[in-house]
Amino acid sequence: MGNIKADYKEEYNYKGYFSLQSYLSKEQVAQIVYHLDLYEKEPHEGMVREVKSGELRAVHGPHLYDSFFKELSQNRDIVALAEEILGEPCYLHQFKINLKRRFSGEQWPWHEDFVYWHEKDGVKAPKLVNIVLFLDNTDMLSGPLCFIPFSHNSLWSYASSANVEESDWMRDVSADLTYQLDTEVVSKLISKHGTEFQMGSPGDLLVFSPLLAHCSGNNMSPHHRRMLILTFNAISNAPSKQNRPEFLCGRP
Ligand SMILES: O=C(O)CCC(=O)C(=O)O
Repeated sequence: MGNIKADYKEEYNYKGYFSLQSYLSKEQVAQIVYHLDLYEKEPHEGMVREVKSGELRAVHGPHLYDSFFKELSQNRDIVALAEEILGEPCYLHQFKINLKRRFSGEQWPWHEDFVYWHEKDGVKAPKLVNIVLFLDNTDMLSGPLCFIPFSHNSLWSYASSANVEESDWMRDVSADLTYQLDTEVVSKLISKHGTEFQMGSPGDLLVFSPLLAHCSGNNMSPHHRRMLILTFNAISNAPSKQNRPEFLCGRP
């Protein structure tokens, strides 16, 4: 795994994210993709399909059902990175691979992540971090993540914008997300801070705050846009509810 730049923590705290090219080697990416292809061939809990096309949208919690992904989720460099950012011992709260299939992978509306972990899982503080590994070339056509830089500083107060009393976990990971950011809030944030699209190549690393406003569009390209996301939480901040399956709400 590649070396992390010295000032990444300042950048993370300042902008709400940082990225690094070629964190994984080509061989490491190929190995992940190989195991992912095998994993997708069998039915597993936590698999979610796109509503329109029926294509697989994402796999959740592959580390619970597959030894390769279990080992990956325990990779010492990755866990150490999460612990350095959070400044305390962590556990894996969520592990998903968003598959965003060629021509059919659907959007993720504007949202921030922490509201889900707070409302659904009873996680008290935003002491979590998302670590993303790119598995494919990601360009403007394939529905890259789009961030509003600096938005992690103001979103805590806007967090709950859903009109749902109860919703099943499937909606929390669908193209019609349970908790979406209010368009007025998004407009104000964009006029202040602009947007930054997160394009990249297989093996690139992206780390972002659970309070950062983000979205992504449909994949209109002839290539898949697969992205692996590991979310770590501080052990001191463990969930107090068990509403959702373990593949969405891990435990220390
Ligand atoms: O895969 C994407 O483009 C977006 C993922 C995302 O926003 C999320 O998992 O919260």
